[in-house]
Order: sequence, then C-alpha cells, then structure tokens
Amino acid sequence: MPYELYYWDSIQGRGEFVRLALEEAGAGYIDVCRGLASEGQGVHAMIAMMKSKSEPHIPLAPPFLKDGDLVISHVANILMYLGPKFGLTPEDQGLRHVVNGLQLTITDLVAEVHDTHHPIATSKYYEEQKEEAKARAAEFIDNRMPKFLGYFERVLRQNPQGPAHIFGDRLTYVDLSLFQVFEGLRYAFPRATAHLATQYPHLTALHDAVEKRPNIARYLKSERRIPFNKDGIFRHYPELDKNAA
Ligand SMILES: N[C@@H](CCC(=O)N[C@@H](CS)C(=O)NCC(=O)O)C(=O)O
Repeated sequence: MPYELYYWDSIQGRGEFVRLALEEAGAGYIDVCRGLASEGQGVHAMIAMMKSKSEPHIPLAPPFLKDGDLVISHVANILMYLGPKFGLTPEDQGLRHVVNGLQLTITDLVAEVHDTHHPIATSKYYEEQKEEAKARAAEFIDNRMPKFLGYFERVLRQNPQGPAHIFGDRLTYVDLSLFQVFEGLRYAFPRATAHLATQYPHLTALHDAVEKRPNIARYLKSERRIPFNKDGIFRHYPELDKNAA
C-alpha cells in the first residue's frame, strides 16, 4: 500500500518536508490532493478527512500522512514516523528525540517565516497586513533568521562526526529539511540571503550535497516538484526583502 500524503495541491509549503523524505527514500506515495476527484482524490478528499464525523484520528491541518489505518499529523511527527522506516534517523530511541528536536526547531523557523507575510491573521490577505508584514520581515531578517541559521551552522560545526550532516555521519530527514529551508529563504529573500555561502559555509555545503543526491535531483527536475509561488510559506515580496525601497 503506498503512503497517502495529504497536503494542498498547488504549493510546496509544509508538505514539501514530507515529500522530500518520501522522494529520497524512493517510497511509493500518492500526493492525494494532486490526484483526480474521479479516483477519490483531490483537495476535496483532504477536506473530507478533516471534516470526517467517523474518522477516529482527525487532523486539524495538513500535512498529514495516511499509512493504512494510521493518520499522522504535523511535519515533525510524520518525519519521526517515517525516519526509522527509511533509515533517515538513528537507531537509538533517545537519539531519535535529539533529531526530532532539530526538526521541531525547523517547525518554529517555518512558523516565523510564515508570519513575515501574515503577522496579524492567517485568515486575512497579505494585502490587508502589509505594513505589519514589513516590520515583521525586517525583524526576521535582522534577528531571527541569523539566530536560526547561526544555530544550525553551529550544530553542523560541532557535530563530532563532521559537518557533512546535521546529526551523526549519515543523512537524516533533518538534512533534507535544511535543504528546503535554505531553498525557501533564498527564494523569499534574495537580497537578505545573498551572502549565505560565506556566512554559513557548512549549511551551504549541506544544501549543495542534498541537491545532488540522485533521488532528490531527479525529483527537483520532475513535475512533482511544484515551483515556489506566492501562496506558499516561502513567498517573495520584494518590499519585504532587505533594503526594500
Ligand atoms: N504544526 C503543523 C502546522 C500545520 C499548518 O499550519 N498547516 C497549514 C498549511 S501549511 C494549514 O493549512 N493550516 C490551516 C490552519 O491552521 O487553520 C505542522 O508542522 O505540520
């Protein structure tokens, strides 16, 4: 049975962190919202799951993953579930929680990225909160982004197994997520991220290595990889970038 990933059909968004793990592992999966309604798929199928009156495990929000009868919500939780199956997390239970801690830090970062364009209300349009977004984005660029990226750079530098991976000497799902964060930040804030390679050399090297992994490279070139756009988590509004006019 292939895994069923439930996530919005037109954005990378939070679903992308799960897609990258599924793609790296070469796992069989259905991106349900991108499927045909005539085959019981499409966005409608996702909404129906969330509104279900009989499903015992109802998610509040996507992404969620269905594996047989199991419905698992939240990116970090989904990755913690898939990690051992895909060999993308350590064997040791305690260390799996260390890896989960790193992923949850990415969860926090992603929420802050979202709030740069939606600082007041998720339910309102960006255009309704542009002024607040400017202030929030400036704070993110000046203080929060360097704090998060500086942290991950330090974790890489202090990895006793060497800086090639964020944890241990093998690829984990956190490495894949850091690749996505790096891609997203560069898309959203091209000016503020112009010097990432010199500021964060280990993160940059990790990004470049993940990009070249055969399954990831194949995926990035495929139609399954949805281009960044103005509906996702990482959005490019020139007026929110550094030194905006
Ligand atoms: N903590 C959750 C966040 C899930 C989330 O906020 N999903 C967004 C899409 S990226 C959504 O549709 N939210 C609807 C809502 O919060 O009302 C995760 O990491 O998966």
